[in-house]
Amino acid sequence: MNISHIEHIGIAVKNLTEAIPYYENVLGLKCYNIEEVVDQKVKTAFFKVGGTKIELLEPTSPESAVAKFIEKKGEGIHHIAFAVDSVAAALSDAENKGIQLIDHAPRGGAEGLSIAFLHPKSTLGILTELCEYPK
Ligand code: CMX
Repeated sequence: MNISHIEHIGIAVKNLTEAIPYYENVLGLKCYNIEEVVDQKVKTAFFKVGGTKIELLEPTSPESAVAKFIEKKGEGIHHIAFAVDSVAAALSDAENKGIQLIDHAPRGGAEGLSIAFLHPKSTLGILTELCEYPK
């Protein structure tokens, strides 16, 4: 697959209001976007860091994948997202190489991106997201 860069690092937090001041007041980053992704049951906050981003993820429901993650492992790094030319092509490439897919087709994510996830059980424990910018 044709990866250009790390699009963002997803970090699970219990509460955005409590987490954002650390990124702004200690790290000196600026939160430029807060957005709810309803079908993922998360509220996200974004910070630019050079050519990549940090995405904070607060669960909006106890059934959210992020709520389950926090319950099991606590707050912390939840996923790494790579920017690719084509999520559909990258999924097909990964599947042909025996990787277990969570999403079999691209779907809508935060910031208007097309996204899909690879299962952490077949990616050495790292939940991996593939992202494609709108053309
Ligand atoms: N990173 C690494 N491993 C993870 C993980 C993560 N983020 N989330 C779950 N796992 C592991 C669990 O620890 C567990 O491992 P063990 O079996 O060894 O205990 C295993 O995966 C199964 O976990 P689970 O708690 O039983 O959860 P599910 O199988 O129901 O779901 C997953 C796991 C990855 C399929 C689900 O979280 C998922 O579909 N994630 C993709 C969508 C997502 O995370 N959305 C939120 C972000 C959205 C956004 O960025 O916009």
